[in-house]
Amino acid sequence: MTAPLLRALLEDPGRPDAVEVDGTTLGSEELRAAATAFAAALPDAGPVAVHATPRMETVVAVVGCLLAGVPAVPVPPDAGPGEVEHLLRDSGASVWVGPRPDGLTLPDVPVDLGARSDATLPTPPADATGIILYTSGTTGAPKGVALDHATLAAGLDGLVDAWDWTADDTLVHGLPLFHTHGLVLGVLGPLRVGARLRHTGRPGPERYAATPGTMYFGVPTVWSRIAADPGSARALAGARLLVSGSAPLPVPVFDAIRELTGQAPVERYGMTETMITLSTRADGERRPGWVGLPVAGAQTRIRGEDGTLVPHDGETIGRLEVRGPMVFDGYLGRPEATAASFTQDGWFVTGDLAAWDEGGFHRIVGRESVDLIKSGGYRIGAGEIEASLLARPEVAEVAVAGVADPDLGQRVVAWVVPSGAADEPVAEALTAHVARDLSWHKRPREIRFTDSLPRNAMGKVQKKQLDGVD
Ligand code: MLC
Ligand code: AMP
Repeated sequence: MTAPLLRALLEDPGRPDAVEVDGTTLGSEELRAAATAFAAALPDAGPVAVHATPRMETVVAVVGCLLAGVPAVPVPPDAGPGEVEHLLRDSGASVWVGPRPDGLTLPDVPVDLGARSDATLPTPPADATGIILYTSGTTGAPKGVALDHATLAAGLDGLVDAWDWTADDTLVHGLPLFHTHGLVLGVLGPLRVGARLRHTGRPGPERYAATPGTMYFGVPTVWSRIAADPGSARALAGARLLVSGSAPLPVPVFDAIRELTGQAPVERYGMTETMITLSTRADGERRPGWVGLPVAGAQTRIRGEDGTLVPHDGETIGRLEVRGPMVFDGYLGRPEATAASFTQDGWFVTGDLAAWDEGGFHRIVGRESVDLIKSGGYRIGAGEIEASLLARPEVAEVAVAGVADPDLGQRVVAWVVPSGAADEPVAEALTAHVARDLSWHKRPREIRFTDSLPRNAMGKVQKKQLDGVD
C-alpha cells in the first residue's frame, strides 16, 4: 500500500470542524493527536475491544487502533453478556475500551478526547488487521471478519471513484458504529478522503434534516422513515448524493425520495466480508431496484445451477460471486467456513441471488437461504436465535425466519412449540431473553405459538411453509 489508510487525516493541515459525533466536535489535528495519544497508551498486546457507542470516544479509539496497527473489535453496545463474551473470546481481545460490563476481566484503556500527542507512528503494514467485524451466518454464533488495511483502503477507494467523493464533501449519517456501513464507510471513508463527518447519534429523519451536508447515508428503513416525513426529506434536496445500502431499497421508497428531494438515491450493495462491490455512480444512471455496476477493482459473476454464467438479460437469476482487493481473506479461526464460502477458483460466494442486464447493471433478487434475515439493515442468523430460544425450558421446538415488514424490510419472527413441561411460555419473556442473551437488535419482533412445525420426511423444518415466509 502506498499511502496510509487514513491518508487525509494524517496529511490534513488542519480543519477545525472535521468530525462531529452526536454534538461533540474535533478538528482533524485534535482527532489525530487524541488518537495518537490513545495509540501510545495501548499495551503491546492483542486486539482492542471497543464498546461502539455512537460517540466521539469510539471514533478516537478506532482511529487510534488503526494508527497503532492494532486490530479494533467494535462491540455492539446493545449486545448481551453472552454475545460480548463470544466476541471477546473469539477475537482474542486483550484490552477493553468503554464502560465496563459486569464480570469483565480485561484491563481497559481510557479515551481522553483532550489528550494530545504529536508523535508520528510508523505506517502499519498493508496486511495488518485493521478491524474485526462480527457478522451472522445461517447457523452458529457470529463469525469474525478480519479486514486488513489494504482491504479497507481498496474498498473505500472503489467508492471514492464511484461517488466522486472528495474533501469538499460533508457526510451526514447516524448509523451504528460496529458495522461496515456506519463505521468503515461512514467514519473511515471521510477520514481517508478528508471530507467532513457529521454523525447524528441516531439516524432519525429530523436529525438528518437538521444537519447540512453533501452526502447522506442510510439503510432502507432510514430512507423509508425520511420519505414518510416530507418536511425532513425536502431538507435534503440540496445534497449531492443520497446513498442507500445494506438491504434492498423498496422501489416506492426510491420514488418517494426522488419526488421529495428532486434526486434519485444512489444504491449500492455490499457485505461485511466484501465491503461494497456494486454501486450506481454519481455520474451515472440510478435505476430503482438496481444496484449498478462493479466498483473500481471489483469483479462479479452470476452463475446458474449448472455453473455457467446466466445471460445478461436482466431477468435470469443466478448466484452472485465477487472478487477483488476489497474482499476479505477468511473468517477468523474458521478455515472450514472460509473454504465453504470461496469457489475453487477464488470467488467469494455471496449467498445472494442476482440478475444482470446487457449493460452490466445488477439487480439483487434476494438471499438463497431463508436462514439469513435482514432487519433494519442488520444481518441476523436464524440459527443463533433458535439456539438462544431453545435454551429456555418452556420451549420445545422453534423455527425463526424473516417476514416482510413495511418498516424494517424483514422482521424476525419466531414460531415456538411450547414444551408443556414448564410454565407456559410468555412472548415478552422470550423476546427479552434473546435481547439479553444476544442483542437488542436481534430480538424477535413477533412470537407465534404453534402446536407443531412443518417438517419434511427427514424431519427438517420447512420454513417456506410458515405463514409469511417466502
Ligand atoms: C435500543 N432501545 C433499547 C435498547 N436499545 N431499549 C432497551 N434496551 C436496549 N438495549 C430502544 C431505542 O432507544 C428506541 O427507543 C427503541 O428501542 C427502538 O430501537 P431499535 O429497535 O433499535 O430501533 P428500530 O427503530 O427498530 O431501528 C431501526 C434502525 C436500526 C434503522 C434505526 O435498525 C438501525 O440502526 N439499522 C442500521 C443497521 C446497519 O447499520 N446495518 C449495516 C450492516 S453493514 P425510542 O423510544 O428512542 O424509539 C452491511 C454492509 C452494507 O450491511 O452493504 O452496508
Ligand atoms: P452484512 O454482512 O450485514 O453486510 O449484510 C450483507 C447482506 O446485505 C448482503 O449479502 C445482502 O443480502 C444485503 N444487502 C446489502 N446491500 C444490499 C442492497 N443494496 N440490496 C439488497 N441487499 C443488500
